[in-house]
Amino acid sequence: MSAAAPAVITPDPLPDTTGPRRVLVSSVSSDSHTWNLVFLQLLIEEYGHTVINIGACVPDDLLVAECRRHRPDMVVISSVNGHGYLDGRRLIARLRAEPDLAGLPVVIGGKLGTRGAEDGGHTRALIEAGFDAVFEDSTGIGEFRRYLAAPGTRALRGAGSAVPAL
Ligand code: B12
Repeated sequence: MSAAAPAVITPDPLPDTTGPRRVLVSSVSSDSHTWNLVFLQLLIEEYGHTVINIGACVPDDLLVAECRRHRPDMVVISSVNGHGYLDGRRLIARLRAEPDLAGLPVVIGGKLGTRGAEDGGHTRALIEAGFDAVFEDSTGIGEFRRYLAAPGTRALRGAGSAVPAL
């Protein structure tokens, strides 16, 4: 007897896009985990976008330089080691202080504190620090899928404002 076929999740096509966008995926300086970055790359590519994955343990200065080099439409930051909350706040302050990068859409997600997937208390502070949206594990990946497909997501549609993350 053959096993049941695994369920395949097919994302909705992106309506009203003018073409695939360029998304830069990165971790933060302290975080050496890599499969989270591979997962995000594959997920975002499913939506038809081009991903530039600059990997783990990325110093803030290197992220700034890579943003200037690649000029992405959106930056997706991932961290799972428990320091993402601290690294993320420092990183977004750095990016927002650069006049040419201050308006770049930047989101962050993962296990951002030291309590793993149960930790869901960092969203407001990270939004106030300057992120466009925050996707803590406690909310599930569905929120990020909706963000990628939402007509109002400014990074991916080139118009309107970002979907509120609160
Ligand atoms: C493999 C692993 C390692 C490997 C990493 C190797 C590698 N090349 O990646 C090694 C051994 C190096 C390692 C080291 C450490 N690890 Co580790 N590691 C893991 C482990 C077992 C699996 C991680 C993994 O690959 N998962 C698969 C990927 C696909 O999933 P994910 O990482 O969970 O990411 C998902 C979500 O977080 C989410 N997500 C992530 N980012 C983003 C971003 C956005 C925008 C969105 C929407 C979603 C999203 O989507 C992903 C898919 O669902 C986890 C425990 C576990 N079972 O998850 C611990 C774990 C992540 N590690 C942990 C810790 C503490 C460490 C160390 C600090 C341990 C130590 N004391 O040295 C170091 C940190 C090193 C560093 N400098 O960062 C903790 C983090 C705890 C926390 N945040 O509360 C975990 C959760 C283990 C635990 N339960 O304590 N680790």
